[in-house]
Amino acid sequence: MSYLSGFIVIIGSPNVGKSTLMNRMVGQKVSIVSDRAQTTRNRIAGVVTRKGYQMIFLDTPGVTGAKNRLGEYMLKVAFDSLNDVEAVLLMLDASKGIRDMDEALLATLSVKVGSIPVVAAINKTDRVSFGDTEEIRERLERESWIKNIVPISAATGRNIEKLEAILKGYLTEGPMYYPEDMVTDRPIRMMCSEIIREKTLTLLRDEIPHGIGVDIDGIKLRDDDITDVLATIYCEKESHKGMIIGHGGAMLKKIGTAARPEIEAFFDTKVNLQIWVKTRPDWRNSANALRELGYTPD
Ligand SMILES: Nc1nc2c(ncn2[C@@H]2O[C@H](COP(=O)(O)OP(=O)(O)OP(=O)(O)O)[C@@H](O)[C@H]2O)c(=O)[nH]1
Ligand SMILES: [Mg+2]
Repeated sequence: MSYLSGFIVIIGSPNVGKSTLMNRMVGQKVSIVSDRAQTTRNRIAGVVTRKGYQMIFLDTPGVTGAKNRLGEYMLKVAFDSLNDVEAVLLMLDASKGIRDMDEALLATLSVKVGSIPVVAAINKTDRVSFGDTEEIRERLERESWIKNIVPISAATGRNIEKLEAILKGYLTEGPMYYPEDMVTDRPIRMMCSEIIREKTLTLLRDEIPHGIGVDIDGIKLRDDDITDVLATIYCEKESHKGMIIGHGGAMLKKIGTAARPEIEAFFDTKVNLQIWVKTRPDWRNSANALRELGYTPD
């Protein structure tokens, strides 16, 4: 039988579990996850290669109103990703129900998807009762352009194989786009900066992480068994810089300690991670800063 392949874009409101699902499908972390909305800022491919087929998931930023230029970029990334895909995987959060922003996304998708098949996954069913999930299903069944509805849990793995089987049905005859040992299209420097950003999302309070951008200034293999990774965390306010560094450098140390083992796994060497913190006021509205931090269309 011929080889099957295709691109599947994952789209949904912030925090519904898009990146968690993609990581589970791929079998390793390629996209960062946090309990904060708007964790993902770029389109990130997660490659699933199995016997006879390759499925390339495109994780996208959660769709919501944009408050700055970075937000506008994120929205554009999400909707531009609908082009040239074999299927759309729309995700909803069972524990939140269908909110105004989900309704708005349904309305937009109904116009934008055209003839692309849409599969809806109702995620986080581990947190709700059967009745809650059914209510969402009933709402989705009113949209004729949604081809399949699957209640899942990206966290526990419930119905993940079933979802993959459905998505496989939308692949078409085609090439293996990526080598079989490749799990993402993202360069290693972006993987490093994302891991550091993930730790800031987990460890810092309130609005601080939303104003953080991480840049990798250098990666150098020193000897055979140690890699130097130099990074800068940009934040928007002097007061935030103080919080990121922490008392006597304690917070920065925590961020580095949490990020280092995951970065070491990419390089398969020990990593010497050095992180600087700099203030760059209102960088989320600066075209230059967005470009420098990798928030430009590829
Ligand atoms: N209980 C439960 N939690 C989940 C499930 N899937 C994801 N989560 C949690 O939901 C939160 C958001 O997950 P993400 O994967 O970052 O969500 P996202 O849709 O990629 O979010 P953005 O990138 O901000 O749009 C994290 O705390 C996850 O651990 C699930 O099936 N069940
Ligand atoms: Mg995400």
